[in-house]
Amino acid sequence: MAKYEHIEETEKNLNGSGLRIGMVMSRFNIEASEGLLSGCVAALTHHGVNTSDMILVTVPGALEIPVALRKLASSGKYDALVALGAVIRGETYHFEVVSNESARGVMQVQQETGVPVANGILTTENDDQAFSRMGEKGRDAGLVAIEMANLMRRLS
Ligand code: INI
Repeated sequence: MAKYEHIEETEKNLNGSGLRIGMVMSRFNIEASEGLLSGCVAALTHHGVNTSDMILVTVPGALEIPVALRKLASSGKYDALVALGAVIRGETYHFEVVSNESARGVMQVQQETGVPVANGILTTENDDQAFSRMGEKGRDAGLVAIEMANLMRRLS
């Protein structure tokens, strides 16, 4: 990847061994959330994260995800966190509030605590879109958590 010979460049490191990962999952739209979770756990274990180094915290809805993330982040026990949930427009007229505020909360936690948080909260128009995207979205969130955890170690 190094394009510039004299510039030090960080590398994408997806080795998950020894990493401690916290997942916070909303139970709202549970089928989609569980699809996200299985994609995420599959990616984490595939890349070497031990299931004994993971914690799964569940909350009622996406709006409750940030406060639980913040608690995990401030515990100092986790290298990275993952937010998992599904906000589906068909189910709510306050779709924008739930999707925007949950995303804002997730970003705030990572910026204010320095613990990376992968945003695996799906926002879709309907159930079908959620079901067709959940596996890949969960997987991507798991990979982002590993990469960012390693990057934070590399930079400190
Ligand atoms: N929470 C979700 O995670 N997904 C949704 O689609 C959703 N809808 O449709 O409203 C949702 N609402 C609940 C919200 O996250 C809170 O739990 C609730 O407002 C209580 O604070």
